[in-house]
Amino acid sequence: MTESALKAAIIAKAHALGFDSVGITRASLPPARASGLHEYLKAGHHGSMGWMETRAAERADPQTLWPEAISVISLGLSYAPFGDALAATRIPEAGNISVYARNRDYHDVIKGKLKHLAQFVARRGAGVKVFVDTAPVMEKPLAQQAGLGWTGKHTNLVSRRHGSWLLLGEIFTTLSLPPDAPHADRCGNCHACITACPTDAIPAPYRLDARRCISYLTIEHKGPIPEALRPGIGNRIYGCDDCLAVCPWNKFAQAGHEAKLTQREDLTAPRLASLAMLDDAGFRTMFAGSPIKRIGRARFARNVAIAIGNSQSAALRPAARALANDEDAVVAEAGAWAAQRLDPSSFP
Ligand code: B12
Ligand code: SF4
Ligand code: SF4
Repeated sequence: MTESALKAAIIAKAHALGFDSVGITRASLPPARASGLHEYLKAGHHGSMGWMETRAAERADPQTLWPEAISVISLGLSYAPFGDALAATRIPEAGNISVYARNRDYHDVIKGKLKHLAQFVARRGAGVKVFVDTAPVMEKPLAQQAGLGWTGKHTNLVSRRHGSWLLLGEIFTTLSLPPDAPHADRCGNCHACITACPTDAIPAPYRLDARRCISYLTIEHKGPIPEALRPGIGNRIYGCDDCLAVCPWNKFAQAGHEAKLTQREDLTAPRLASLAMLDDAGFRTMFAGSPIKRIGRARFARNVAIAIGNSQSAALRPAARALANDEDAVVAEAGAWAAQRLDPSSFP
């Protein structure tokens, strides 16, 4: 089989497995990507995500990660929502969960598909390694290089067909496959994502200060969330989609067809009062198979407390007081903050 025929067979197999976008690139990145990563780290924009520093050399250079790798098969899975992704952000007594987390954990979903495709490639006698959201891989630059889209000003990959709503995975392989052309930047004069960010986490186009990003604060950050940033979080209790959702390129996106990522009804706009009541066992049952389970009950309850504090709803005062008495100190502090915001006279 020629390299081109093999590439066509891999692309056909990827589509048959349900991937929405596929491209091939060489297993290398230009030095500009390494300097961008080092600038990002030097500016401290990664916050407490120390793993970004410890494996920076491998992240900056796929050849350091795996010297035998020749090609990267970059894959995208659409999770474009039906309707308005931000609808729940306008319901103060509900929590807003980011679209990608409204059903099963995409890591599991994509990894399953990647393994099938990797077996197909390996049967041609090639070495393969699969990655999805894995620390030492820079997935967005590789996807741009493979022609899937471009890194938008919100710093995520934007696709002409799927808008901001592609999740990424890769297969590194020892096969030599004809590379695709890199995708050109199509942001033009638009800056909708920068304006939309509730916490001003995009200090300049194509730059993200994770320390201000609601996704980082609600998912990655342990401990109390800085008070100054709490009001901007609104009712976003797990991740944030505001910059993604306002991108004009979304208008071409069809709703994603992966059933395991189609939003669960009960996670579309869950009531904060009910979420505040979840104990450890209740949390684990509700979020079995969901990425939310990864952050654990305490971090989740902290986020719920902040959303309650931002709700301006007197009906949520009992929930705030209950969280203020939580045995976890971080949850209790956030609960006390919420109770004070809802009823300043109830606390000294
Ligand atoms: C760390 C991480 C985060 C962090 C930091 C995000 C970030 N933009 O860096 C946090 C927790 C905030 C986060 C949030 C989200 N994430 Co995330 N995240 C990652 C992860 C693990 C690494 C990303 C990374 O390398 N960042 C480091 C910076 C340096 O890279 P960069 O943004 O590409 O920046 C380049 C340039 O912009 C420039 N640059 C950037 N900052 C700076 C600063 C200075 C001073 C300079 C000079 C240059 C510079 O240089 C860089 C190198 O070329 C990837 C998976 C992976 N392994 O790649 C997923 C990934 C990027 N995340 C993903 C998603 C879906 C999200 C969220 C949408 C989740 C949500 N709904 O809450 C949000 C979106 C927030 C946003 N606007 O980016 C998807 C994105 C898919 C796509 N279409 O792009 C990925 C690819 C996971 C996946 N497998 O699908 N994420
Ligand atoms: S995910 Fe939310 S907080 Fe983070 S940059 Fe985008 S809009 Fe801002
Ligand atoms: S909203 Fe505008 S600036 Fe931001 S990524 Fe989309 S096209 Fe680019």
